[in-house]
This record gives sequence, C-alpha cells and structure tokens, in this order.
Amino acid sequence: MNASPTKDRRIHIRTCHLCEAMCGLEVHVEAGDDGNDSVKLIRPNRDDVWSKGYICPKGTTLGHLHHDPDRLRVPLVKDENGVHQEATWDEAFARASELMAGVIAEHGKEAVTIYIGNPAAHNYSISRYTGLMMGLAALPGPIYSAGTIDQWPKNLTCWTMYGNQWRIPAPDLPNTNFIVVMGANPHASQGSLLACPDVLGELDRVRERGKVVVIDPRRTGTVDHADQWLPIFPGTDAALMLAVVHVLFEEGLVDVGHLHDRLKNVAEVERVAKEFPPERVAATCGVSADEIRTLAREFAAADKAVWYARIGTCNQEFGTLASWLPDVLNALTGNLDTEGGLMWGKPIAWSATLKDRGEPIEFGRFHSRVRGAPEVMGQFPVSCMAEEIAAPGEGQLKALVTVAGNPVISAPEADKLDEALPLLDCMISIDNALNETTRHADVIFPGLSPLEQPHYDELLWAWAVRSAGKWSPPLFEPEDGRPGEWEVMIRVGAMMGGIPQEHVDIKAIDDGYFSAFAEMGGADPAVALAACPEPGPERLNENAIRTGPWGDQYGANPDGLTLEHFKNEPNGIDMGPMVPRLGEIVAHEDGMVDLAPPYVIADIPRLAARLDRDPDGLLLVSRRHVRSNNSWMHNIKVLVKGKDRCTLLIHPDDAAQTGVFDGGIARVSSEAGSLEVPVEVSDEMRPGVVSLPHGWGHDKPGTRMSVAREHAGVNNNVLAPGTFVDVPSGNAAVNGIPVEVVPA
Ligand SMILES: Nc1nc2c(c(=O)[nH]1)N[C@H]1C(S)=C(S)[C@@H](COP(=O)(O)OP(=O)(O)OC[C@H]3O[C@@H](n4cnc5c(=O)[nH]c(N)nc54)[C@H](O)[C@@H]3O)O[C@H]1N2
Ligand SMILES: Nc1nc2c(c(=O)[nH]1)N[C@H]1C(S)=C(S)[C@@H](COP(=O)(O)OP(=O)(O)OC[C@H]3O[C@@H](n4cnc5c(=O)[nH]c(N)nc54)[C@H](O)[C@@H]3O)O[C@H]1N2
Ligand code: SF4
Ligand SMILES: [Mo]
Repeated sequence: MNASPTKDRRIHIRTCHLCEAMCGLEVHVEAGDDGNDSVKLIRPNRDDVWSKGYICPKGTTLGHLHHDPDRLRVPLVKDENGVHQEATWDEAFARASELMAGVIAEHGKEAVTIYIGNPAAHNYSISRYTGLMMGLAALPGPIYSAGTIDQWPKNLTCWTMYGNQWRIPAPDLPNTNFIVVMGANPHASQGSLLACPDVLGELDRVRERGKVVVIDPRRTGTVDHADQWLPIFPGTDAALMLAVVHVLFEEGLVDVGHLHDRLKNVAEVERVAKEFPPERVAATCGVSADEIRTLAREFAAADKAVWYARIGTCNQEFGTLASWLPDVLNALTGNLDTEGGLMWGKPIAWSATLKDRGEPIEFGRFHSRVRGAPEVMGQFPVSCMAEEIAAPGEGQLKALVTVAGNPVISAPEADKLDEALPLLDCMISIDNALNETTRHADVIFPGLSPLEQPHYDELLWAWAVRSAGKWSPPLFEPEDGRPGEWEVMIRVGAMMGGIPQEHVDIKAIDDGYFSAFAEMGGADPAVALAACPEPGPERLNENAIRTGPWGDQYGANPDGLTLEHFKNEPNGIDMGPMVPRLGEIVAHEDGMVDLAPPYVIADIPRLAARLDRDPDGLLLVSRRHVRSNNSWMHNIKVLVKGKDRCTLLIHPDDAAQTGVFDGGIARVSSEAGSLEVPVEVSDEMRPGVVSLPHGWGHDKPGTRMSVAREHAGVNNNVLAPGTFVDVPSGNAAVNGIPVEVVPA
C-alpha cells in the first residue's frame, strides 16, 4: 500500500463525500494484472484550497467502499421464498412498478410514503433529485426522513426566526476568540451544521486566542481541545441557556450592537428568561449557578464569541428550545452575523432549499393517523413510521420507498419498525447495500459507487466557514447500461405518481426540472437549456454555479464562474471567508429576525415542568466515533478492526452502584426495550449518564454485510421509546432516555 508512485499509477484529485468537512483527497489508482484499475492508496491533498491537507481515517477508505464485494452493483428482486435474487434493470423496474401500481389501485396514494436517509445530503445525484422524485410522486401525505431524528428542531427555529428552514447559521470558527461547544463532538463527527476542515485544529487556535468551553455529559475527545468542560445532564440545555439569558438581562450585559434595528421580540425573551435564574436550574442541569453566571459574564465580555450547539441539543426532549437559544444568545451579545460570531455561509453554487422565501408558518396542517402527531414542515416524526405501517385500518401505509436510509438501525423503536416492514405490500429501496432495512425490500436498486460519479457538495456550503467549491470527476466508468441514481429516482417517482413506465420520458422530465431551476436562478430557461442540453445532475450543478453570486449568468457576466472553471481547478476555488449577510438571509416580510417566535415560546411551560421532575435513575445518551458513519461503514475491515467500540460507557460510581464491571456484560432496559452489551467503566462519563454508540446491531438474517456481521454490536435504538420526542418539532429524543442497568 505504501509503494511510491509507479509509472502506471494515476493520481486522481477528489473531494471526500462522507461528511461535512469535504476534505480533498489524492486517490492513487493502479491497473492490476487483470487490466482493471483499483485504488491503491488515498492521501490528503495538500493543495486543496479548502482542506489544505486535512483528512480523517474514513477518507482513506473510499477504495475499500468501492471495491467491497458486498456492495450492490445490480438490482435485487425478492423471489417467492423471500430471497433476494439478482435481476436485470428492466426486470427490476417492471417488478417494482407492478407492486406499486397494485398498492395504488387498491389503497390509493395515501398508502404510499418515502423515507430519505442521511447520505442523500452527500450524494451528487440524490441531493439534487429528491425534489423531482417527490414532485413526480405527488403524494398527498407527508414523508419521513432521517431529518426528524437529526436537525428538525434547528430547521424549525430557522424557519420561525429567519423565514427559511435551511438558512442555518454556523460559527465563524477561524475568527472567533471564544466558543461554547454544546452537544457536539467534532472529535468524532468532524463538524455538523458546520462545514470546516480540521475543527479540532481550529479549536486549538481559538484557545490560543481565547477560550473553548464544551458542554456535554461526556468528556469527549473534543474536551481535550477545550479549556473547560461542563458535564451537563442530558435534555437540560435549554434550561441552562435560559439561565445564561437571565444573567445577561439581570446584569445589564445585553448588547445587540449592530443588530439593534434587526431584532424583534427581545422583550419577550427577557420576560421568558426571568423565570429561569441559574439558581433554579442548577440542580436539574448538574451545573452550578456560579458556573452558569461566570459563563454568561465571560461570553458577554469576549470580543468575538460564538455559542455553537449541535445534535445533543437537537435529538433530545427539548430540541426546539435548545436549538433556538444558541441563536438568541449570539444575538443578545451582538455575535450574530458578525466576524467571529454565528454567521451564514455564502455558497458559490446555491441549493434549491435555500431559495424558498418567507412562506407563512403553519405546522400541524394534518395529523398522523395512529398517534395524532402533527405534521411539521411536511413530515411526520420518523418514530411514527412503524405504527403507520403496522396498525390496520383506513390510511394504513402499504408501500414504502427508502432512499439511502437504514431506519431499522437509525430510528427509535428499531425493533418495531423491523417487525412492521414485512407487512408492506411494496417496499422499494434505492441503496448500495443489502442491510437491516433493505433486506425487507421487494426490489433494491443500487446507486452508482461514489467513485463512479462526479461530486460537488450541495447544501453543505450553506454553513461552510468559507465560500468555496470543488468539483470531482468520476474515477471509474460505471458498467455498461447502468442508470445513474437520478434516473432511478425519476423512474421510482413516476411509479409512485401512477405514471406507467412506458410513458416515462427521462429527457423530457429532466428538461422540465432543469428549466424550473434555471428560472429559479433568474435565467432564461431557453438560454440555459441551449447551454446545458445533457440531462442529469451535472447541469443542475452547473446552473447553480452560473446563476449563483459569482456566476457568469449564462454570459451576462462574462468574467463570472461556470462549472468549467471548477473542472479546470481540481483543487477547488475559494472566494473568501464568511461575510455578514443578514439582509439577504432573513426571509420574513418585515425583514426582522423574530427572536421569540410564538410557536417556540409555547413550549416553555413543558420545560418549566421538567425542572420539577426528579432525575430518575440513569440517563442514556448516544455517541459517534471517528471510524464510523452512522450505520453503514461497519463493513469496512480497517474501520472496525481492533477493540470493540460498541460498549456501554458508565462512570465508576454508577458501575459500583449497579454492580456492573469493566469487561462484564450489562443488561440495559428502558420503557421501549432491552439489550445486553459489554461494559466500559470510565470517568469520562458524568455520573448519572451512560452512553452507547448508535448505528450498530448487524446480526439480522438476510443481509449481505459480511464484515459488519462479524462486529455486530447492539442497536441502541431498541431502547428509544417512539413517543419520546421534542414536542414542537416531533424530532426523536434519543438522548436522555431513562434506563436501568443491571449485570447480565
Ligand atoms: N440513537 C441514535 N440514533 C440516531 C442518531 C443518534 O445520534 N443516536 N443519529 C441520527 C442521525 S443524525 C442520522 S442522520 C440518522 C441516519 O439515519 P439513516 O440515514 O437512516 O441511516 P444511515 O446509517 O446513514 O444509512 C445510510 C444508508 O444509505 C446507504 N448508502 C450509502 N451511500 C449511498 C449512496 O451513495 N447511494 C445510495 N442510494 N445509498 C447509499 C447505506 O447503505 C445505508 O443503507 O441516524 C439517526 N439515528
Ligand atoms: N465519524 C462520524 N462522523 C459523523 C457521523 C458518524 O456517525 N460518524 N454522523 C454524521 C451525522 S449524520 C451527524 S448528524 C453529525 C453529528 O455531529 P455531532 O453533533 O458532533 O454529534 P456527536 O458526535 O454524536 O456528538 C454529540 C454529543 O452530544 C452529547 N450529548 C448527548 N445528549 C446531550 C444533551 O442532552 N446535551 C448536551 N449538551 N450534550 C449531549 C453526546 O455525549 C455527544 O458527545 O455527525 C456526522 N459525522
Ligand atoms: S473528515 Fe474524514 S470523512 Fe469527513 S470529509 Fe474529511 S476525510 Fe472524509
Ligand atoms: Mo445526521
């Protein structure tokens, strides 16, 4: 593997698509004895304008992912014995259409839904074609996605505060002097709703300039790059932040500075926070009133400070309040939309989701059949999916399409969903693996390997610390006749829309879709179509660049950027750091940031009630590891080898009290379920809180994941009760689950 480049070695410059860090890679490829090229080595690309040579261990494994013999390359169709058999594309499309048409004929489109998973955000085709698939399907009901176990609360607060759910601000890490990192562990995740290469290196530099504070029930690897760790009880972040707001008002530390004519309802924030003095929340949060007061003073005093919060503050009981308050804190201290504070990225290539403007805010337009959960931003909580499939009666779900998702592992009450999926009359998966979820599919359509398609990240640049962009060409030619994922998505969308396959004219549909994008970008669709006649995601990417802030506007700005510029600059193009742009961001008609949206404020009494609830036994939180990627990279040997990582982390005091010991097996039980898992005793946990990684549990029959099966682990979502949600957003609460731990 470490051989120096030989003459038949090609070096391919590429951006890693796995996470938000978007690192530049050098992929070394050699022809083998069989004449086929294979990846021999992946190294950081030091010339990448964005990542400048930074990578993590996962980035070096894209070759393993591509060459994995378990990766699906041809469609699979379930035979009458329930066994997946390889099929031709025509056979697979025919079978899927037949099953979908049957459901629609018998039950109507109300019985059909979609689940979109996380890799959709990182895939050149899927991110750009989900909209078209949904448009063709024109389903009357809501869809499901990994979003409602991830950032839905943040989408909700951004919609209500700024008027657009995807205009999510991020810390200007390279320029801040003081950062609070709450419920995020970039040591593992590499940053989330924060695109920045080498987050930990940036934190080290912040420490040199000022201070880094981490608020987390676990002393994570990120704490090694911080000055202070505040071990909070899970689910109590909103209370702690309200107490900080309280101190800011009480001690006259509020100074909105340049935002003075951009914020409304500041007085309402003050009113709400009055009820949350540090002394009232301290015991619940597990952080002393003194520590809270000091933090408030230091944060207010710092020149260029930012409060950054992520998934630990989203997929918890008070996700909406805990997603709203960081933005409030930044605004009250004048740290919103200013250098070193919380800012908005400015993508070179825009994404459609960023374009919606100021629609009226209305949630709960319809309710789920079984639980009566309100729709929020077009989706029901993912934790409703199992019951909507399983419970008989009018409106029962009978057909499901999954796109790049593994909800049998990633969604709450995982076992219930696993039991419900076989009840469907039609399940279609667009996925590269035969895994815990897709094993239930009647038809699986594999997407191309990431190395078989171009890459340019889409939405992620909206929260990137610089305005940059990078395009990577495909490295390998797909096998003859394989459709791109975007074509599969059009075909499956048409199936759900009741359009017979013989009437699906890919080129005509795609021309229509592209024209709509050209128009959205302010271009003349006829001019754009003439310039970009070839269907597929590439021209959507090209249009987003050409009609973007630095684009050539199809010739109107002849010096502007086109996709060609990126093709000629494999190391990327950088247009500079974040810049203040609140005026462009706020989509409300009055142009004001709503600092206290009524829908959000309405959840305060629920939080107040939490303060009166006694902490009850142990609370479970999730964790990630730098060598994991949710549920789907455990089939790569180099990433799973070594010590078992799927362990229950527990503080020595709690271990002693429960009778479990290091290396022993614990039985962990919650209201939802129970599992057995090896114990790792460590004082990196706050007493009273235990941690399990998510994304494991690969021992189900009927999958094709030979390596993952050897390192199966357990699925922590078996313990997540489906009704434990952040009420305003419906987002699953998978952190702060009350559990009982006993020796097994
Ligand atoms: N307990 C607990 N649960 C959690 C979380 C937690 O912190 N704790 N985190 C939640 C979060 S943030 C998320 S985002 C979700 C993730 O939830 P999901 O998105 O449902 O799960 P993933 O594990 O990301 O599964 C990705 C799927 O996409 C497939 N795939 C990978 N690449 C491609 C591709 O290029 N094309 C296609 N078509 N398919 C591909 C994989 O084979 C896999 O089936 O999990 C959530 N679940
Ligand atoms: N290596 C790797 N990288 C990933 C992923 C992966 O699976 N592996 N997944 C990707 C995805 S889909 C996402 S969404 C991002 C997530 O990226 P991050 O938001 O950084 O998520 P985590 O690394 O899970 O860190 C969350 C932290 O929150 C803490 N926590 C739990 N509950 C609470 C709470 O109530 N309050 C507070 N203050 N803290 C709490 C946990 O202990 C944990 O340390 O990572 C992405 N990057
Ligand atoms: S941090 Fe790792 S997984 Fe994320 S983009 Fe960089 S190399 Fe890829
Ligand atoms: Mo996520």
